[in-house]
Amino acid sequence: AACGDRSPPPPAQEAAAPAEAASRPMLVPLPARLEQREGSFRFDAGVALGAADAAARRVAGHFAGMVAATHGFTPALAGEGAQAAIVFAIDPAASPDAPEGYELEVTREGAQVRASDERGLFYGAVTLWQLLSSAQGEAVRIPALRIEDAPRFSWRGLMLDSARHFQSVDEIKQLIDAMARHKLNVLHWHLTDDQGWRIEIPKYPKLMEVGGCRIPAGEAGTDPDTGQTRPYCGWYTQDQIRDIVAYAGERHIMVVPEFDMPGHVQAVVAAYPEYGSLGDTPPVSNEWGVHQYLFNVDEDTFAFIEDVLDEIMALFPAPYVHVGGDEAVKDQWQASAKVQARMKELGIADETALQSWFIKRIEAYLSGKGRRLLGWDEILDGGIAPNATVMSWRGIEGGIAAARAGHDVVMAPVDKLYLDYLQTSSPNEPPGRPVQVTLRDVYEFEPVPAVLAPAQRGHILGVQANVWTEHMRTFDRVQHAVFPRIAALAETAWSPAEARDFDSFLARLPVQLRRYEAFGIAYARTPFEVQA
Ligand code: TNX
Repeated sequence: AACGDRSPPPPAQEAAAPAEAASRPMLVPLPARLEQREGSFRFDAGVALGAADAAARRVAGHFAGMVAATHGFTPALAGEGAQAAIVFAIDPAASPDAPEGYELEVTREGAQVRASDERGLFYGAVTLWQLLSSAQGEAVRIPALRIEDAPRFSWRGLMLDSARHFQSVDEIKQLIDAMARHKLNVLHWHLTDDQGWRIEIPKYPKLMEVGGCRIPAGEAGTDPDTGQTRPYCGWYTQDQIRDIVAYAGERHIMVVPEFDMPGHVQAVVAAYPEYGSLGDTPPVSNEWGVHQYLFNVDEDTFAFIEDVLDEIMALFPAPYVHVGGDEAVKDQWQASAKVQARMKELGIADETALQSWFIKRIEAYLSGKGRRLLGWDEILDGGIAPNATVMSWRGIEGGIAAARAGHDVVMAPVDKLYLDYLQTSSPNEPPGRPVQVTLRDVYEFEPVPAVLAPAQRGHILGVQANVWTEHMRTFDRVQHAVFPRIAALAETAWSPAEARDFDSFLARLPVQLRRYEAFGIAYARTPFEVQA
């Protein structure tokens, strides 16, 4: 389809040499379609914003905030009936008529962003801000152009582990803001693990009081002055969670909570040993790696899990609830007389089948509440629950198997999209998993396996990068892990496959790094070190 059916003809006869050259568009992620035209638009502090309704005004507000960070002034909304050079408008006729899509037209006189819904309009505003911040200075010229854009994938995610180490509400909001500026739209929030329980559940106070605290190993657990042990404690109150969910929602980001089960529950069992398989009382773990503790499978345990899921569903309106399912080594189930007795009673042959039964039972519970179960690819083992969505992390094979079986899939393979892995071999890398996932690895990951039949490809909802925080005690470290690899992820998630080109990405990256600086983001310098 041709671009610009409703646009004026290009003023081809006019002299093409303006006094100030227009900047080159430095967009990350690349839009689906961009057509550059003659002439340019001069943007400065005098430019006013037009927005006719509440949705457009919200988008204009986000736009003004981004401009303030990069240009040092806040563009004002034009008064009613007054001329505005930059217009944001919800318009059912905007093209492409695709979810989250928008059109953006820049002429010599100004810019118009149109979309059929607020999400698309928001992404159009991000693109316009990126055009303006493609060059430095308070007054910039941007080229006349027309963009028609919509994302390749509907799931453009980042997982943040707040169990191993947690982040402040403000830090998480800063991350959410940055995600939105990359057109990402899912924050998968890993809130429970062997090393900590981080969600306030009033009915089970020991989850927080016991499960929310651990004594870190080594120096970190000892106060150097007093020699006293120093626990690492924290959880998000329900008010804080609601605040984060609302903040993300205003930026068109869905927050998907994870309550990991039947493994990764040592912190829960520390608080409520009656819901563990063996009945013993472990401490909340202060070690990394795969742990042994598994939920029991009796009715009391399911009643507990369902109570907690009810609280989680009340806090998180997302249609998905992630229930983990990963790395549940079965030793405790094998060793537990009560678990073995229950298996016999249910006629379940082995522990893999028991996990499948467990997840199916939780899936039925969530389905009954109108939610969809999401789990790591281990939920395929022993038979997947009917409506489950699979997050493929042990490579892409689980995702392929799930798509072939008609299940939706999010691709998050460990060797390509794990941001806790080092990004270079520089001695300046902070501690991380001793394997590399480079900027290029993230950029070149192709989410839709060629082996899938065309009819199955639609099951690939998208991609997600995961930030596990065993090695990230501070938010600086999280930022080092996330930026700039998140920019590569964004292009993989948003841009057409055929548009992706690593050299082109590298050429646009310096401008993106300047944007990070404007927002005080401590991005990784290591990928840009000159090799000796
Ligand atoms: C595996 S990925 C895990 C996490 C660890 C991560 C470290 C997954 C589903 N489970 O518990 O934090 O490796 O890279």
